[in-house]
Amino acid sequence: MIAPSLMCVDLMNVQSGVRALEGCGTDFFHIDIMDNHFVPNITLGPDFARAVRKISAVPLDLHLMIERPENFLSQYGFLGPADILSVHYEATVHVQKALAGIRELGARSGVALNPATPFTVLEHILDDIEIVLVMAVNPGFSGQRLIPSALEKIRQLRLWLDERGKSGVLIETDGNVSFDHADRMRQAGTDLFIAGTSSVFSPGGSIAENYRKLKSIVERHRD
Ligand code: S6P
Ligand code: MG
Repeated sequence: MIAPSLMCVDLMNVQSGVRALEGCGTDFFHIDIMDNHFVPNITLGPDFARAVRKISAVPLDLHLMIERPENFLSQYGFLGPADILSVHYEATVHVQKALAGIRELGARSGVALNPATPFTVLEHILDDIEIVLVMAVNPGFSGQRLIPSALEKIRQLRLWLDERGKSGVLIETDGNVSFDHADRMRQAGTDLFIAGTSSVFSPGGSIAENYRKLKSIVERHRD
């Protein structure tokens, strides 16, 4: 599956970007929400996500890069069972509480891991997790270069989850999902690819051309 990152869309023409991606049959819209504390940037917010929801039925994949996310979950009451809400493991000392809160909202719960965070920290909260979002760059900005160890992390995470009876937990990979890297990320075990400036929004082609190209790559190794 593919989730184009809307922080990479032309912000003066969001609606036409949304329509172009719907025309491609996109699986999700990835929306990055930052607070200028957990990461040194501010991008989109819950009002933007709600506005996208109003004009489109495509499921949302919200990536919260904010401190203490458990205190802000009431802003996401508009999410439904097809939507994903991910919080960063590093952003709170109460990550289980945050994940349980997401499920109480009725959305799918995701936990995001910075490049330096080992996935083994999830050992005792696996029952609360539906998606693990592996950051392949340090969060905060689009257009960064892949941290190569992310590929081995994804591969080991897939095995680790399967060994624990968690084959249903999806792996999402975010950061520099280029046409080249996507192929290796899929082989390592990525289920959901975040598409940004390295692929769907790259200047090499139109959104539709780029989407089709990425889709053909991520489907190549499907079992
Ligand atoms: C980064 C954010 C990401 C970016 C995405 C952009 O903090 O979480 O979702 O939007 O990485 O893609 P690219 O191809 O520019 O790295
Ligand atoms: Mg993101």
